[in-house]
Amino acid sequence: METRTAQLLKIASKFLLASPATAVESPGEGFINDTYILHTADADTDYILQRKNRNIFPDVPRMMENIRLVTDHIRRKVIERGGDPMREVLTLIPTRDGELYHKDEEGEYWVVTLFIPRTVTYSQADSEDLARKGGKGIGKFQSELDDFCRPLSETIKGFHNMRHRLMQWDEAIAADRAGRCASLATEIGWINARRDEMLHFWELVETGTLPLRVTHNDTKISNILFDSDTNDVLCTIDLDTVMNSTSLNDFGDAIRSYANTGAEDDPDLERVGLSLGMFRAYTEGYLSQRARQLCPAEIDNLALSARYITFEQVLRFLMDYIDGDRYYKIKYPGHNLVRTHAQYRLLESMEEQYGQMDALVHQIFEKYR
Ligand code: GN1
Ligand code: MG
Repeated sequence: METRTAQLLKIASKFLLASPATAVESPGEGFINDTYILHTADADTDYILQRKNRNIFPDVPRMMENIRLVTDHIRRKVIERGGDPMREVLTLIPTRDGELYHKDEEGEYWVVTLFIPRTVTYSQADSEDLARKGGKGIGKFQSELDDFCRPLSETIKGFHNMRHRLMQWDEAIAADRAGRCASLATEIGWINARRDEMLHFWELVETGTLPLRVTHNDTKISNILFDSDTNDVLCTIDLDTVMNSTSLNDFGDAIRSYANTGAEDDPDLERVGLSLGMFRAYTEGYLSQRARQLCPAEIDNLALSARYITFEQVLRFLMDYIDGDRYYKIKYPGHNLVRTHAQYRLLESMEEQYGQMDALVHQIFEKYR
């Protein structure tokens, strides 16, 4: 029997690496894909090997084509502004056959990117300065994609589309696959009480009031590489969900992580809440890059987008718990319910402070418009 390491090294050998991989490390992060670091004989060159989750991404080849188009575009921008294209954008490593992925005998898809050294990632923002830098980084990412005009494939159907999410929700409640609904009356009530208001937000996208742009769709802080010398955002990673949607998704999802005083799955709800200071700092960084490019409806709905994406996350964690934990990786039984409660506490805190959040957005917008 081949060991797992030997299997992974064999998969790595399908790719055009500068020198062969010799060791594999498993950082054990991410809720969806399996991620490994490949070390090579050359101490300065490592790679990231990922097995893409094909239960979640039904068409990995089209997803990889999205990522290729977007990274090629950003790479041109980085070169134009005199940046370092090996560090400021993901580099996809092709297979020896020139493909963007390797498909193994079991039909699993594998992808390799260049590992970017001297970087740091965070699971929570530890200072307002970091939040400001994070906002600036996503603002810059969006700006660099403003003139990207090729259509992108929809890698996950209806990803941040509330009409679609509520349809899935109604099906999950009706099916009650794990027999858990009877004990979740309170939590189910949280969703049902807000569905009309949240659907209304999505209608702004459907009617074109909120324009479609190129969006990352998964901008939580752990998907950003910060430069370990300067702590500036260096590179936005995890581009699996890059698609056309409202750019407010990226603001809202970032606030959900940067401005939370607790962890995403904090079992201690006393620790969870929205920090207005962190909210202000992130918004400052973000609007310093984007104020002149966003339309009035985007500014008016910026603060609401944080509630929208956090609500969606409550719904998705709870729906997965109801479905019997099939989507997200869990670390212990009941993890999805703990995540649901922690995200709901954050949502309530945003609702309590919504007036101040919205006022801050408009104040900061005036400064940069
Ligand atoms: C997943 O893959 P990862 O861990 O970056 C999820 C996001 C959720 C997030 C919750 C494709 O992100 O949508 O917001 O978990 N990605 C997908 O932390 O579903
Ligand atoms: Mg992701």
